[in-house]
Order: sequence, then structure tokens, then C-alpha cells
Amino acid sequence: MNIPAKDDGAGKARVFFALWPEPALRRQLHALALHYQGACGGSVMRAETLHLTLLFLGEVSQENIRKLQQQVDALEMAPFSIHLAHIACWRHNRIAYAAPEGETAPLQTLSQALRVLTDTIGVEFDRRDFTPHVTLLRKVTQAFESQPIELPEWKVETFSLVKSSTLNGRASYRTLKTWRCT
Ligand code: 2AM
Repeated sequence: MNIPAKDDGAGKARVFFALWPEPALRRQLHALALHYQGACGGSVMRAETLHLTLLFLGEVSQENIRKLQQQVDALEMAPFSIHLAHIACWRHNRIAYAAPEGETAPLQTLSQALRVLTDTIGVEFDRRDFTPHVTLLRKVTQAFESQPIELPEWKVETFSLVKSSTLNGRASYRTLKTWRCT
């Protein structure tokens, strides 16, 4: 019997909506992670994997991924900016992350709009409150208090639906579709 792999055309894929920083900001975030690694241990996320999750969906069928993409095609979102202003740790999952401060209303609006669209097609998702962050390090061994960071403004002009796979214990991400904020 031919059983399709989870992520082939016929099966389900593990997906999430995310913002992906431009390469220059990714490099700066990666450098920050390397800088803090000396103090907090853990493993640094590769620069190309750095992102901010808007909504994590988990396993979704190809049919629902198609429906979801159609729904999001009709979404109108203006470009906006994020100011990643501090780095901190969560002890419960041992990650160090960069997070925005101040005005995050457009970010909340986008995340909420994606929740509503996902709900309309009946796809289940992680309903925990949206806490915007960019994970920089995992398996941190020494947590530290929140500290301010200096980064340029993140001008958000696109958002994406991304497929996550694990190969040899290493997460890899593939963009399924990107939408432009206009
Ligand atoms: P994290 O970086 O804080 O772990 C892909 O796994 C992305 O989805 C990561 O950014 C991860 O956040 C986020 N995510 C949110 N909820 C998740 C969940 N329940 N399981 C796995 N990843 C989740």
C-alpha cells in the first residue's frame, strides 16, 4: 500500500502564518543571538529561519490550505512597522526572544484577521493569546532579565503562509505563499 508522507501533495502539512524579516534585519537578529549565547547558552536559530509567528495552525490538509489561501487573498492589510525593542527569556520553554514594544496594533489586527479567516473554514488552531516575538535561541540554560536592544525599524510589507518540516531533528521552513501589504 502506498501511504502518502505527511507533507506530500495528498497529505497534511504543518503550517503557520509568519512575518519574515529582510536579510539585513535577520543578520542583525542573528548577531544579537550570538552575542547573548555567551551568557545564556542554548542554540542559536539559523539566520534564515528567524521569523515572527502570526498564527500557528499545526497540521492542515492540502484542501484546507488551498481554501485558506483563497480566503487570505481577499484580505486587505496596509504596510506597517514594528520596533523590536527588547530581548528576554521564557523559562517554561527555555527560549530567548526579541519582542516589540509600544504600538503593536497593526500586528494584532493582522493576527486577529488571520484567526477569523481560519475560523471561517473550520480549521483548528492554537487559540492562546498572540504574544509577538522572534525566537532567537532555544534550549537556553541560563535565563536573563529583559534588556533593551537597538535595532532598526522593521518595515512589514509582506506576510506568508509557511510549512514547517523536521529533518534530522532540525526545523526547516518553506514558504507556501506570500501576500503583499498594500
Ligand atoms: P516559538 O518560536 O515560540 O517556538 C513554528 O513552529 C513557529 O510556530 C515557531 O515560531 C513557534 O513559536 C510557533 N508556534 C506557536 N505555537 C506553536 C505550537 N503550539 N507548536 C509549535 N509551534 C508553535
